Amino acid sequence: MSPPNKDSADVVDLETLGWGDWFAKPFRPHAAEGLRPARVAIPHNYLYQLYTAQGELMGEAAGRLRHQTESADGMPIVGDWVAIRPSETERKATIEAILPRLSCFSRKAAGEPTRRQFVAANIDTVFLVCGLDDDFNLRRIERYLAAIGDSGATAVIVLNKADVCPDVDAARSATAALAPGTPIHVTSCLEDGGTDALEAHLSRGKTVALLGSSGVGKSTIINRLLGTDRQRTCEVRGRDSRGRHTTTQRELILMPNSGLLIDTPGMRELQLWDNTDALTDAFEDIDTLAAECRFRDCAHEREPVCAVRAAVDDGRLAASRLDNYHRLQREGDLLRRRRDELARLEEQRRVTIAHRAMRALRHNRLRDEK
Ligand SMILES: Nc1nc2c(ncn2[C@@H]2O[C@H](COP(=O)(O)OP(=O)(O)OP(=O)(O)O)[C@@H](O)[C@H]2O)c(=O)[nH]1
Ligand SMILES: [Mg+2]
Ligand SMILES: [Zn+2]
Repeated sequence: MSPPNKDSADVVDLETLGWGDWFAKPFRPHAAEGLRPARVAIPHNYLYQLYTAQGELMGEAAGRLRHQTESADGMPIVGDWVAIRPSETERKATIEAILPRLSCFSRKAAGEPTRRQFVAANIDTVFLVCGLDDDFNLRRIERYLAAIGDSGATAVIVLNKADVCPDVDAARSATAALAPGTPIHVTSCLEDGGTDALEAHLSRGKTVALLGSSGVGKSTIINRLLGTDRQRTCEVRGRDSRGRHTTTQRELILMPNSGLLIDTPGMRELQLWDNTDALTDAFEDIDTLAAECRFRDCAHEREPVCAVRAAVDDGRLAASRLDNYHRLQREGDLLRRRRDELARLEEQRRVTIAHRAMRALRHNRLRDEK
């Protein structure tokens, strides 16, 4: 049953790849069918580079998997554990099923704000990488943190490019104020500073994904941690210091010492996936204050006896933070309304189809009776 051409060099055990009890249980019925577990390293269109206990394989999604899902959302994504049937003769496999995800990162699909697009799965920790250059943006950090909180992964903030920042301490404390309790590392890849500290977050079988805008240095950090220039990096454009989207695919990299890293292409704008829980997590301070508001559903706008606005008035809470809270909440409302409208249209379409079918049936029956 074992595939031919098995190289002993690239054989690793499943735990090193991130396998654990969470996956073992749902895998049992697949094991009974003779399937094997594999982890998605690089997703291409319908073809997937896979890590298995027997080395690397190319896998193709089974037709069943393709047909049972209408959209691409039911297809494997980077970091997924899948059940494969290895080919008897070639170094290939068929992906028969996707195992339940321990955590999952999603965003609004580009151009379709009401559709959720899955980005990466089974991530333990996210390195949220920000550049301490002109691109530094606290609001963006806030948005990312809300989305990371929603994914089930733990956030670690990496403030990179310390070498070009005139006031690193100010940036660090402004960031710390947004995210109490989240580890913050200041790094510079040019001066070889700080990336060693990131290794503390890597351990056997644990998956770290690097997220952040294009050009902040995600791939450069991976190269530093790897000790080789494996990932392609590219200089950012002059003035606006925006990146050029150098990394174009998501990729799971097995670290030689321990752990797994996922490099991702910088997102032009990470759009928060509508989720009230995520909003609450990112604004724990506001939520705590809100317990003292007179009304349980206080919007902290014009309501009397509002503890949140009182905190802004006497300087315990930054006014900009409440503004951000309101802005994100409005965005969430807008999304929800748009989604409700879509659901209503879809329902209308179904009713119309059902009516038409009934009319056709009646018409045919009348004709048959003639
Ligand atoms: N000054 C400075 N430049 C850095 C630092 N880290 C990375 N860079 C540079 O920033 C540029 C972009 O780095 P990349 O690693 O390609 O950025 P990325 O986040 O992977 O970008 P995408 O793949 O487009 O998402 C490169 O020219 C790096 O050399 C740093 O600490 N300081
Ligand atoms: Mg990159
Ligand atoms: Zn209030």
